[in-house]
Amino acid sequence: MAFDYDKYIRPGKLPHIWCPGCGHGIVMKGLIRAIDTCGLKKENTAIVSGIGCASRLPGYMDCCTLHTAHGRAAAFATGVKMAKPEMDVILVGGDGDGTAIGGNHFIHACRRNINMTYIILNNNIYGMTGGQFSPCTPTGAKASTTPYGNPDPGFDIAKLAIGAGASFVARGTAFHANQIDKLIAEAIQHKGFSVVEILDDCPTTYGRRNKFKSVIEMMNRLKEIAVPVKAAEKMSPEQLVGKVLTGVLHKEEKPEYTEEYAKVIQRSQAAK
Ligand SMILES: Cc1ncc(C[n+]2csc(CCOP(=O)(O)OP(=O)(O)O)c2C)c(N)n1
Ligand code: SF4
Repeated sequence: MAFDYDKYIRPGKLPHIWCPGCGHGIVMKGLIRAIDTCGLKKENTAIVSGIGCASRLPGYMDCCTLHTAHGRAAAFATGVKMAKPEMDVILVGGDGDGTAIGGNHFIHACRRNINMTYIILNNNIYGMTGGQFSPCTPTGAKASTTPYGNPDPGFDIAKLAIGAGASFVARGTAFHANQIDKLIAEAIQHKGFSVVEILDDCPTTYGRRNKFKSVIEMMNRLKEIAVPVKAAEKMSPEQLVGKVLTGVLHKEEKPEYTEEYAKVIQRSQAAK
């Protein structure tokens, strides 16, 4: 039987705002399947976002949702989880939202290791506002603010998350749609701060400027650059040039912040 996505969609909120060919809907479907796999209860699941096309995602979901300020998903989600540690908290947002204006919040959320899952939809651009370059726009790529090619090197979100202390980091792509739910489900089940970067596409503001002739061409690029971590172990550095590793990139057990914080409260009460 076909999977019933409708039971997780908020009645009356469709049609969505996303352009034809945008990868964000593929990620939303993956998230829905992951929530279903993990058996999360809608009334106990908070989905928190900042601002942007990617950040519109929670509005369509029939869960407890918060659409907040640009780059501030991690701050609001931290507040939710600290007030209600029993809730399952999922953050969603774009590469611009999470690593530019929200970069500071992102690294400190990684450092604290609060038990939450952050899904970053990395389409290499600020889609919603017309295609300004983001910290994830590849060097040389064209954006509305870099019409002659972007001189900046791009962030590797996964490496940034690992370096900042996230205890679970994974990467997938919108092309590999049937792996997205598995990566997100493993992230949700991990106890600690989990980051899942999904490489997707913005045909409207990135594809056109960068001479992709079609959405299919953009999807094929994701297919070509992705190398599963296991396969990469057998490849030489030369073979890996221009490739991006996918799958679970990092997993470790570390003290979880809300539990550590509860101990601080106990110690403070015992000292009175
Ligand atoms: C403080 C503030 N600065 C700038 C904006 C304008 N703004 C809205 S969405 C956005 C970019 C979002 O890009 P991204 O997070 O990559 O998501 P996408 O739209 O590509 O999915 C910007 C700059 C804003 N809403 N608030
Ligand atoms: S502008 Fe880009 S990111 Fe936004 S909905 Fe359209 S294709 Fe998606």
